[in-house]
Amino acid sequence: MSDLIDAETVQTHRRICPFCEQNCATLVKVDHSTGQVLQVRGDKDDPLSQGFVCPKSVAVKDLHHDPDRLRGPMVKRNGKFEPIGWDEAYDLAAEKLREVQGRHGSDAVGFYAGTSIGHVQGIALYTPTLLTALQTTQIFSSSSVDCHPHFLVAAAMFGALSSLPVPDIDNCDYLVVIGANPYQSNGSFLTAPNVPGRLRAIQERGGKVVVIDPRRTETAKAADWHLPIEPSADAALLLAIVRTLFEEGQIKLRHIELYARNVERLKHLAKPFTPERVALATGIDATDIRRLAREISEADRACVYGRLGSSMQSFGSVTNWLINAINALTGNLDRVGGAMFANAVFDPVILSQRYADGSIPYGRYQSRVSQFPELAGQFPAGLMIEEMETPGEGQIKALISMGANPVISNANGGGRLSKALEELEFMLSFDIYINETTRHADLILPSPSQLSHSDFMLFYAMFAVHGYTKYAAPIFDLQPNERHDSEAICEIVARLSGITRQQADENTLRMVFDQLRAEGQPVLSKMSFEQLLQHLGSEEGEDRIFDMLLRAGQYGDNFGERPEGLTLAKLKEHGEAMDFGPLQPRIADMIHLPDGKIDFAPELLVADLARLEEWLDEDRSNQLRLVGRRQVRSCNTWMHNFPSLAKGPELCVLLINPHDANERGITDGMKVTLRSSQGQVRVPVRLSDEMRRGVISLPHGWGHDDPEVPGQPYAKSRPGANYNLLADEKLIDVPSGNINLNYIPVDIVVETA
Ligand SMILES: Nc1nc2c(c(=O)[nH]1)N[C@H]1C(S)=C(S)[C@@H](COP(=O)(O)OP(=O)(O)OC[C@H]3O[C@@H](n4cnc5c(=O)[nH]c(N)nc54)[C@H](O)[C@@H]3O)O[C@H]1N2
Ligand SMILES: Nc1nc2c(c(=O)[nH]1)N[C@H]1C(S)=C(S)[C@@H](COP(=O)(O)OP(=O)(O)OC[C@H]3O[C@@H](n4cnc5c(=O)[nH]c(N)nc54)[C@H](O)[C@@H]3O)O[C@H]1N2
Ligand code: SF4
Ligand SMILES: [Mo]
Repeated sequence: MSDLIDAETVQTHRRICPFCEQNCATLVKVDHSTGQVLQVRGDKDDPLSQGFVCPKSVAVKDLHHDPDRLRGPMVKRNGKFEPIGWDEAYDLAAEKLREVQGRHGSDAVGFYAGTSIGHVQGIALYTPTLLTALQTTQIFSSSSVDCHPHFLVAAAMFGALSSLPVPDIDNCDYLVVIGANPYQSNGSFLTAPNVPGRLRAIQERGGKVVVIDPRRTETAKAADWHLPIEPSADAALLLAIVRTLFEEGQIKLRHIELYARNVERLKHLAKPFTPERVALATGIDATDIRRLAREISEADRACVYGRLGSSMQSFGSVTNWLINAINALTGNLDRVGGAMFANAVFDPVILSQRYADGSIPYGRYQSRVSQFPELAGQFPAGLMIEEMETPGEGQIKALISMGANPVISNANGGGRLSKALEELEFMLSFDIYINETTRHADLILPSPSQLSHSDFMLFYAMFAVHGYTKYAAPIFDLQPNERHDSEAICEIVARLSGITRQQADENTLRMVFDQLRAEGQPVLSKMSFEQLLQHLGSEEGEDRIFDMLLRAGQYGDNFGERPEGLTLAKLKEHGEAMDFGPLQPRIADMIHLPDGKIDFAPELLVADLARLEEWLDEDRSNQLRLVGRRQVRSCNTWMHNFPSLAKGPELCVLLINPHDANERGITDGMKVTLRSSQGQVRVPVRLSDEMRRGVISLPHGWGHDDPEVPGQPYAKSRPGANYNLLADEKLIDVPSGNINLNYIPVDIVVETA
């Protein structure tokens, strides 16, 4: 590591960028004499990211030094936030949560987690301990905003939430991208830093990239073929493709044949969806549909990959079911260059539930108000509002928000959700900012700086295109008023459960151990918890759990059985990431349904086809449909106050096709009012032939005009508008309950001066 030391006080540290799923390896240069972060750049030695970083990476510096980032706990007294000591904060949190549960029952405490928990491992690994202590079923998260169709389909077809195919993009030569724009988002459910570069490599080796998206996105522009689909019509298109594959005798399941159930049923279900029948609703010609089916099946190594636009839409579950089915029917599931499964260094521990006790992790109990089925132990995020508003036993009276900003990121967040938050008896937020959501809290407990805690690839290992692992040590010591999230959670759990913090920490480790044993993890199944503790030692915190995962995993030292194998100590000594090679076929490990087969026509998804049929026959030609878009210099709701990103042209701009604009007397640069059944926002307009006719596009995450949020001068200087004021939390993908923020009927009101 000596090459990383420039001068006595200036050092460069290997870290992981915390801003998206790519987990790019960074080199962060720091002057330890002043505590200043001097530079952030890509790490060329990293086997996965190979020096790649996007413009967001430098914002780690802004985040670390941001004066508005909370440096200690804050309590609200007489409507104003003021600092409070940690011990007092823990006492208050536990006392209030217990009080509310004492008065109204366990379910009176609700829980909402956001995306950033995927980048704070102390939160990711310790949240289950907190939820166990609280015994509430009122659990929600942003995963029912964009992931639940993927999880439900994985559970229904394969029997496990984590059986999620990943496109093997480095070996693929025909990639169909449905509703993803990795040129801006950097890619999701696909951890392969520099996705744009990897897409270009497909083309350079003679392959093709096809993009299905209502907008001619940056990714579509770089692709070989763009199909401008009507939003939410993907399921109909894919059914027509399935039908064509059968009709033209193009089915070749290869080794999947052995594991296939209900293939004939799928053939029968797809029969009514001829390319001619779906052409009008999808906006894609029957000839193009047949051509696409043929090209996928004739390509040597093809893969259909769907992400946000495939799931956050009216038919997210059916769409993702058919994506898997087409990959399998064309011989590309679990095959090099097709849709593979991660070769993770350890077994998945987050969202890893599988078929057990006669059921997949779905519908084991129902929500209180709408009787909606749970998925993965959560209810759809859109239901949180009614669970807060509707009186009766089990009504949410207190809320814990964890790294989430649903007031901006969720439907009706700025409307009914904000009002409901104000009515709560108590709100506790784990967050590093006072923002549009946490300003409603009574108590906020911040994480330490990103650079003051360790980091490692945990959740996203499930999506990596290589067996890859990395550990990054903290750069800075904790400041006197900083606490690790794992410690803060254990302190609260200790108070709630009448145990010590050390016991709460050990219980957390034990929960992961028990979970993996219940899933039949071969190494841990052979040992007792006491034996495990002897190997791992007594040091508290998330690193100990990571050590267990590494050591029990397929490359681990298996606690001495394979002395040459991996341990956390070895990974730390190595100092950088380790790469265990590309994806390998492993379908048998991924199927957890009792008959050992993949279900090609799960009943709970088949049941949604009737709704699709109805939708196909509706006339929407007079109605504008709003969809979202991501931009590389923005990340959901929370990165708009970083000076390095808050420059360049205004981002929160509505895109509309010039013909649609002309018809309404709208000109470029004009400000208009967008109105839906739920609310209205004012936004500037840009005319763009990127847009499909009838479809308009606006980014989400904006609307930083709340006067109660202190500081944040850059975010406030260009606040943008809150897209989700227009969204209706009742518009969902029915099987999974995933909210649909992408297909909102709106009118444009043009004010004439
Ligand atoms: N209209 C529309 N809405 C959308 C989307 C869309 O495409 N269109 N996308 C949706 C998607 S995919 C998602 S995932 C959701 C995201 O929804 P959220 O997760 O609610 O939104 P984020 O902006 O990612 O929120 C991150 C929160 O974590 C906090 N945070 C950051 N770092 C830390 C940390 O180290 N510790 C702690 N404790 N907190 C931290 C931030 O201050 C912020 O409050 O938004 C959804 N909303
Ligand atoms: N810069 C940046 N990067 C991010 C984020 C961010 O906010 N900013 N957020 C992160 C998060 S939380 C996530 S989940 C990922 C998401 O990453 P991606 O999955 O790449 O999502 P988007 O970039 O929003 O692209 C979704 C596309 O779907 C299209 N679309 C909308 N409706 C439909 C439809 O019905 N059918 C089809 N076929 N397409 C449709 C939209 O036009 C859009 O181009 O990005 C992550 N990375
Ligand atoms: S793509 Fe950009 S934001 Fe995502 S991890 Fe890499 S550098 Fe960070
Ligand atoms: Mo997301």
